[in-house]
Order: sequence, then C-alpha cells, then structure tokens
Amino acid sequence: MPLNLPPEALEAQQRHRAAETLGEKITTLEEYISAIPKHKGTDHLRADLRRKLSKLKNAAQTQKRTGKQVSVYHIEREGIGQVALVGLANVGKSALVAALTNATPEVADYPFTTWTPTPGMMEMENVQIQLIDTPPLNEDFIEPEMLNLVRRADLVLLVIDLQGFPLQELEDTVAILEEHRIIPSYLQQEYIGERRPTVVPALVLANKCDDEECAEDFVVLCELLEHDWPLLPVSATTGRNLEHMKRVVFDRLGVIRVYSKPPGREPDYSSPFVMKAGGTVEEFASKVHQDFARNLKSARVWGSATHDGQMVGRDHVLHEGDVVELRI
Ligand SMILES: Nc1nc2c(ncn2[C@@H]2O[C@H](COP(=O)(O)OP(=O)(O)OP(=O)(O)O)[C@@H](O)[C@H]2O)c(=O)[nH]1
Ligand SMILES: [Mg+2]
Repeated sequence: MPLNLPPEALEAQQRHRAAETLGEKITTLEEYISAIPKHKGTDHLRADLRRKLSKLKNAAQTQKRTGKQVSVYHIEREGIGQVALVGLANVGKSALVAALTNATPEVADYPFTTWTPTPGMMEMENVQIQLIDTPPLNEDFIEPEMLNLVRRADLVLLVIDLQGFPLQELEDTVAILEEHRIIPSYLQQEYIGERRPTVVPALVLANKCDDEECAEDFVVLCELLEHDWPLLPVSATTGRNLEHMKRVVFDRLGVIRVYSKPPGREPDYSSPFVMKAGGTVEEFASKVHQDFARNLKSARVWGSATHDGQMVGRDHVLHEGDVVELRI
C-alpha cells in the first residue's frame, strides 16, 4: 500500500512523476527505490519499479545509439524554469551564462561567436534555473527555431552592453523581436500591431556594469529611457549584482517554494516543492502525493498564515517560503 510508505519515499515518488527528461526519470526513480523500506510488504512494488528502471535505462541506451536528435534549438526544460538570454552580438550573453552556470560557452571579443544555443543550470539557493545562451539577434535573418525558443521561454533576459550603445541596442533588440511579433511583457500596453503578438515575460540586463563609474552610466541610461522598465545592471566579468539578479529572475518566474513538514518533524529546507504562485493547499497536497490530495483532512501552515501552525482549509492560498503539514 503506497500510503504506508515513509514521507521520503512519497516525496521521491512525486519527484519521479514530475520528471520530464529521461535522465531525470532515471535518477528520481533510483532515489524512489532506495527510499522504500525493504520488507516483504514492499517486495512487489520494488520488483515492479526495478523493472521500470531497467526499461528506462534501455531507452536511454537506444537514444544514445541512434543519436536521435531534434533541432539544437529544442532544449528540454530542466529545473524550475527556462530563461533565455537574448540580444545583439558581443553584449556578453555567453559571458553571463558562463559566470552563472556550469556551462562553458565560448566568450570572445568579436561578434557572432555563438552559433548554437547552449543551456546551463544556475543555482538560486535551493533550486535550479535553466539559462540558455543564444546566438545574436540579427536584423537580416533569424532562425525560426530561435524565435520559437524565445516564445517558449518562461522568462527572456534582454541583454545590452552598458559600455557600448545601450539605448540603441535596446531599441534594436526590441524592434527585431517585434518584427517577429514577440513583445516583451513590459511593453505589452504599447503594442499597436494588428495581429496578436506573443507576449514574453522579460527583464533587461545592462551588462558590463563593472564598477561604480559604470553604475553612474546606468543611472543616466534609466533617466534617458524615461520609463519604469525592469532594468538591472550586472557584470559578467566582475560579478557585480549577479546574486541579486538571480533572486530577481526567480521572483519573475511566478513560482513559489513550499516546504513539506511531516508531523512532529522539521521540514527539509533543502528540497522545496515548487508550484505556481497563487497555488492552494490542495494543489500542494497533490504535488506531495495524490493520495494526500484525495484524503486530506487538515493542514497546518507556518509562514503566510495569521499565526504559526494555523489550521487552514484546502483553498488556503500559499506563499513563497511557507511550511505545510498535511494530515490525512
Ligand atoms: N568589461 C566587461 N566585458 C565583458 C563583460 N561580459 C562580457 N564581456 C566581454 O564582451 C565580449 C563579448 O562577450 P560574449 O559573452 O562573447 O558576448 P555574446 O553576447 O555572447 O556575443 P555573441 O555570441 O557574438 O552574440 C568578450 O570580450 C567578453 O569578455 C562584462 O561584464 N564586462
Ligand atoms: Mg555568445
């Protein structure tokens, strides 16, 4: 009976269900199997899961052998959100991805260094966010697949070079995207085209803001823009403001982290459940385990509740950082 499994196993099971890539499915299933206590009652379950694991591993082998590869622009989502860095040539997109993730895209002082998109994982406290370095935008031609990548992203970071011509770069970047009916969310109100555009959540990164002097240039840039657009000064080279930027990116993804607390135990702050902002206790319960959602009797919440450990109903809306104890 799945309900007799310890919370670690239920959580591992849930992570396995949520896994998207073959690689993730394999690692989460291995974790799930190792979290199941070994006794007679779980013999069948463990045998079934081991069979499933071997099927997944075979599938991974076949995929490797046949080298089945879709477009290089189709990058599987990993982590809690997919974020594309987009901009003109030489603004520092690759340098930012190299500074923020485990990826090592080529960085060079000449334009058009990057030809194919490269993903990397950025750690923000206890979650991983996927960043994608992309080839530069070009007025003459953009791969249709590249445009789809931008449309699909959960967040687009428009990168400009504060030591170059940032105002012009931002204008050009937005114009190129708009030509293909992609509109950064902060400009949605101003769009006057007739056909419906794709609105992408966006944030502008003014890169190469290496020191105090550059920070003053950034203030001037903001004044020139005369708009309250979401701009952030950063430097891939000196690391200036990168930690803050990670947090802003997380906040813009529109998700919250909620921690599960087994009765009488401390929550595990290292592995949050990530859900859409505005999610309820019921949605949280179904993330932890479907049986929890079905049989939920009560829940206690620490954090956003009026007082710690308050009893709440299924419809209670959760907030970033909440701790929830589910009782069935
Ligand atoms: N001073 C300074 N230079 C930077 C910074 N970030 C990148 N650079 C330099 O800018 C140049 C271009 O960097 P890339 O990361 O290759 O730029 P890109 O936007 O990926 O360029 P393409 O791939 O051609 O589109 C390199 O010489 C980098 O060293 C920064 O924060 N400060
Ligand atoms: Mg590049």
